[in-house]
This record gives sequence, C-alpha cells and structure tokens, in this order.
Amino acid sequence: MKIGITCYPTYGGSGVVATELGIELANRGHEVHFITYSQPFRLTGREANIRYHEVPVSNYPLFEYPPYDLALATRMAEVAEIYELDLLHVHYAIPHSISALLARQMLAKRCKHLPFITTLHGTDITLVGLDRSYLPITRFGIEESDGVTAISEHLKQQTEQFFGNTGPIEVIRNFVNCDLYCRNEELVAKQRPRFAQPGERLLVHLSNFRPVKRVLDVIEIFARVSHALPARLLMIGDGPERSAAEFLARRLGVADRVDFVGKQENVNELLALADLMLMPSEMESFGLAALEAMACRVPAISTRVGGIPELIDDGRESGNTANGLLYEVGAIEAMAEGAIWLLSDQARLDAMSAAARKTAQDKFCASRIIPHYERYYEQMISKTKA
Ligand code: GMT
Repeated sequence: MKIGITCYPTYGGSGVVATELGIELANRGHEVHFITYSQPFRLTGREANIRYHEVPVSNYPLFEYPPYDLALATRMAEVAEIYELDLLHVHYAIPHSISALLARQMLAKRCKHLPFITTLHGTDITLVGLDRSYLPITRFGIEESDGVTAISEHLKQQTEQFFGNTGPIEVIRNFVNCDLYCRNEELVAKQRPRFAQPGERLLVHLSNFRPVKRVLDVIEIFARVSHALPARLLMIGDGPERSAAEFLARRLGVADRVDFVGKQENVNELLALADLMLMPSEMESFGLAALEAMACRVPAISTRVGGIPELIDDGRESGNTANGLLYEVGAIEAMAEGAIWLLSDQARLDAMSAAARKTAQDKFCASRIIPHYERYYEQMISKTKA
C-alpha cells in the first residue's frame, strides 16, 4: 500500500507511535510518506520505502496565527495526488483529522478518493473534555474519518463518553519492536558504569516532563529509595517541569545521584541499563514509555489510571507474577516502599523483569500489532471503494 502518515513530529508519544509504525510498514514493503512540519525525530531520513514531505507554513505578517491546518491539508492533497496514495493515516485528532478531511474533499473534486484513518492517542480526547471549545470540531473530524482507532480500550470508552456515538472505534494498542527494545547484556556491561556503580540500583524515567507526568513525584520517590539503598536515577527527556525537578533534587539532597540527560536518541539502549522505571503519571491513555522499558526487561512502578492497567498487571493480589506495580496518583510513600521492596530482593526483581519482557513479547510486539493495522487499512480501502 501507499500510505501517508501525519503526526506531531516532536517528542510526544503519538509522534513516536506514528514514526515507528511508518518504519515497520516500510520494512514490510509498503511505501510510506510522512507529511509533517519537520522530520519526525526517530527518522534518519535514510530509511528505504520512506519519504518525508515538509509542510511549509507561510508566516505572512497578517497571520498572527499561521494557518498550519490549511497548509497541511494542501500538502496532503498534493502528496496524495503525485504519489497516488491509497490512504492517509493521521495521529492525534486535532487538527490532523480536519486537514485530512479537507484534503479528501479537495481530491474528490478531481475524482480521486482518499480515505483517511484517525488514531486517537489521549490528550486529543481528554483535553477536549477540559476545553469544550474544541469539542464540536474534534467530534466532526472523528465522525468524518473513514476509520478511527484508539490506542487502548480505556481511550475508546472515554471517547464514547465525551462524544457519544461517533461510529465504530477499533482498539489497536501501542506496540514495541521487541528486537530493538531488548536487553543486550554485553552493551549493558559496557554502558551501565556511566550511570551507576557496581552495587547500586539504577532507576529510570522517560517523558516529555509535562505536568501530567508528575516528574516531581519521580524525584520524591527516588529520594526515599536512595535513603534506603544505594541507587541512582536516570532522567531522560526534557520539558516544562525539568528545572523544577532539578531544584527539587537539590533540595532533597540527591542531586549528585540524579542524571538529567535531556532528549536522547536510541532510548532503547538507555532504558535497558536500568533496574526499574518510575512512571507516576496523572493520566496515560496507554503509557508507551513503560512498554518500551518492559521490552528491555525493566518493570515499571506506575499509577492505576487510563490505559495503564491494560499494560501493567500488578498481579500481587491474585498471587500471579506481577509485571509491574500500580498505585494511586500521588502515593509517593507507597511507590517508594514498593520500589524498595522490589529492588532489595534480586529474585523478586528478576521474576518481575522476566514477566515484563514476556508481556511486551506476547501482547505488544510490533510483529503482532502491525498486521492488525494492515488488515484495518485494507478493510477501510475496500469499504470506501465499494
Ligand atoms: O502525553 C504524552 O506523552 C504525549 C501524548 C501524545 O499524544 O503525544 O501521549 C499520548 O499518546 C501516547 C502514545 O500513544 C500514549 O502512550 C500516552 O499514554 C498518551 N498520553 C496521555 O494520555 C497523557
């Protein structure tokens, strides 16, 4: 198939999913065209079967707010016509589904049919719940999509709750490339000493440091853990809460044990160095960062919110092997206790690490999820042709 993909090309999870999806589809022989305002950060620009089309946005002085959505619609229509795309797949409803709708209408005038699929990622729906001014246009974009997917059952239900019946929503969960995201012991032995000494535990956090990620909780939890046992913390990513987290680490006397490494490429290599991930988010429709860590045999301590319980099974109550630990939002003391409980017992940690990897492999591997997308694409193309 010839597939156009649009996403936010920056560090958000939806852009990561869209880019990884494009890479996986290209590896399976499809022709993939990214249509975005800058090259998605996980693309090198040298991948076979992938082309990147920049969306130029005019900054004419009259435009206090340059109309990106219109420039995007224009570029989508152009690329679809020139490269004879079979469909567009947009990630994150606002404004991408509206641009795709315009592109579809522009091409219909020229007798070309261009179906489009919208994948909902979370804040495109939950923000709408907070800001009602976006609600009608977002609902319209979803209703007009030829196909709609959500990255968790929870997000599907939330969408139906906010918007009512907008048509069927297919749940296609996030995925990870289990060959790339794995623990290479040789690499770990070589690289781990950069961040932790022998005998020290290494905790990790990966996010865009937005308030919803509760990075201050990460520091609070870590401070308690490092008072109980020798430990260090690797903070990957950047964003609005970074300096507050840096100050807090200093105030709590753990700054020399916390490494803020900023935005990183090849996070698979860094994640694999750790023993435990901390993801105390206020909301996650899925929690891709935890899945990436789990694939590297790093279990996560997280919160019982959104789609996280579809990924992390605390399992302790049922007596089953848990693949992570779940708590209420803000339960810093309990999360620290859980981390200490886990990190001070190697056998327990090993069992949970193995369970985390097994979950990633059995349920969320790219090799399982990508064919689901392919079937869905085929279905949408033939439905709209009929
Ligand atoms: O909040 C973020 O991390 C960014 C946001 C996005 O759309 O880029 O992430 C959402 O999509 C990710 C990929 O599908 C999910 O793993 C995240 O859980 C989700 N974030 C929230 O729901 C807050």
